[in-house]
Amino acid sequence: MAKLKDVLAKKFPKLQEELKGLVKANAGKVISEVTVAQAYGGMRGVKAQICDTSTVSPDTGLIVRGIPLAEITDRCPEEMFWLLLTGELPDAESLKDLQADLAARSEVPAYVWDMLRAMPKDTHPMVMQSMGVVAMQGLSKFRKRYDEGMPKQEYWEACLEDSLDLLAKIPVLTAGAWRIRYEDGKLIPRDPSKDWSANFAHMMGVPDPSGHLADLFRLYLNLHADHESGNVSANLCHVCGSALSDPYYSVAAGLNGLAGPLHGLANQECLKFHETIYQRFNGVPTAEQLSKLAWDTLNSGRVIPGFGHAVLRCTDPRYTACHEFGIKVCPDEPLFKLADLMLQVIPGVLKEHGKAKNTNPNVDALSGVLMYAFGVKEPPFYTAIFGVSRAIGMCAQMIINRAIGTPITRPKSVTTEWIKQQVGA
Ligand code: HAX
Repeated sequence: MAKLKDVLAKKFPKLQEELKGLVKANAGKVISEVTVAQAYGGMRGVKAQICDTSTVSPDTGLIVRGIPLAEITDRCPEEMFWLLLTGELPDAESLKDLQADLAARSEVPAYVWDMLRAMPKDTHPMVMQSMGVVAMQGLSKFRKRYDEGMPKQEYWEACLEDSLDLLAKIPVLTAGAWRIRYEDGKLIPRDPSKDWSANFAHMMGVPDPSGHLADLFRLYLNLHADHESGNVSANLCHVCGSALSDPYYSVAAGLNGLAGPLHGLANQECLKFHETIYQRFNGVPTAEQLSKLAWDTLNSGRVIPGFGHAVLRCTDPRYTACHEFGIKVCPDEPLFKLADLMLQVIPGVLKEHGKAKNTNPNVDALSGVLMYAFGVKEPPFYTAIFGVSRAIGMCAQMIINRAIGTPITRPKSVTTEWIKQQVGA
C-alpha cells in the first residue's frame, strides 16, 4: 500500500532534476514555429506548453500517460487521478486509501449552501458550481501557507492538499446544486459504502433502480478528466495557477471556460438539439429530414453541436466509449436512436459543407443522451457533471506544475501593425 503523497514525494525530485538537465542542454532548440494564420487562429497547433498527464493524438485521441484511453475505460475516476499524477495505476489498497482520504475531506461548509440557496431560481448550474468552488477559497491551505512564507519546494504539497479537498467536495457541491436547483432543496448525505462517483449519483437522488446511472457516472467522470492542457478549461486553470492563484481560484477559472458552448456546454446544446429535432418530427426523423435540418442549421450560421474538434481528426474515443455503453444498456431509447442517425447523417453533411476540419462526433455528442435516458433530464446540468470530472485533470496538472516550478504564463502578444511590418504588407 502506498500513499499518493509519498509516491509523489519520491517522483518529483527526480523529475525536477531531469527537467533541469533537459532544459539546460537544449534551451535554444526550436520545437515550433508560429504562422500568421496560427496567431489569428487561436494558436492551433503551436507547441508552447508542457503537459505530461496526457496527450491528444489527432489520429487516435486521448492517451493518458502512454495508455490509449480505450484501455482504461473500466477504471474509476480516483484511479485516473492517480494515473495522471504518477504515471502508474494504484494497487487496490492504495486506491482504497485515496478513497478514504477523499471521503474524510468531503464536507462542504454550510455558508456555501446558504449562498446557493440565495441565488435566483433560474441560476445556471455552472454559475452555482463555479461560485461554490471559489466561495470555498477561504479553506485554501496553499494560500495560508504562502502567506506564512512557504518555500517554493513545498508548493506542490500544499497544492496537493487543496486539490484533494477540492476533489472531495466538488461532487458533494454539485449534487447539492442539483438538489437546490431542480429538486426540493433537501441535501442527501454521502453513503460511506459508495465510492466517489457512485456517491455523486446517490447524492443527486435521481432514482436509479438499474444502477445504470451510477455506472454511467463512473464511466463519464473517468473519460472527461483530462485532455492535455491546451483545451480551454485546462488552459485557463493552467494560466490562473501560474500566478500562484490557489486551486480554488484556478479550478473555478477553468470551470468558467468549460461553460462555453464551443467547449463543455456543447453537451447541453447537443441534448437541446436532439430534443428540438425529436419534437419537431414527433419522433426520430428520416435521414433526408435530418439532413435538411442540418443544412438549415449550417446555412443559418450555427454550428452542429457534438461534431468537430480543434485537435482530433478521428472519432473521439470518449464518444466511442459512450456509444458502447449506450449499445449495451439503452439501444432502444428514442434519443439514442436519433443520436445514431446523427452519426450516419451529420458527418456527410459537414463534409459537403466543406468547412469543419473534423466531421466526426466528439465527446459531447452522446453524453447528454445517456444522462437523459437514466433520469438526468435537465440539460443545463450536464456541463456541471463535466466540471466534476475535469477538476481531476486540472488539479493533477496544477500539482505537477507547482512541483516543477512552472513560472507565470506570459506569452508575447503583438499588434496587427507589427504583423503587417513583419510580413512586409
Ligand atoms: N458545425 C458547424 N460548423 C463547424 C463545426 C460544426 N460542428 N465544426 C467546425 N465548424 C466550422 C467552424 O465553425 C469554422 O467555421 P469558420 O471558418 O466560419 O469560423 C470551420 O468549420 C473550421 O473549424 P475547425 O478548424 O474545423 O474547428 P475549430 O478548431 O475552429 O473549432 C470546435 C472546433 C469544436 C469549436 C468546432 O468543431 C465546433 O464548433 N463544434 C461544435 C461545438 C462542439 O461540439 N463543441 C465541443 C467540442 C469538444 C469539447 O471541447 N468539449 O468540451
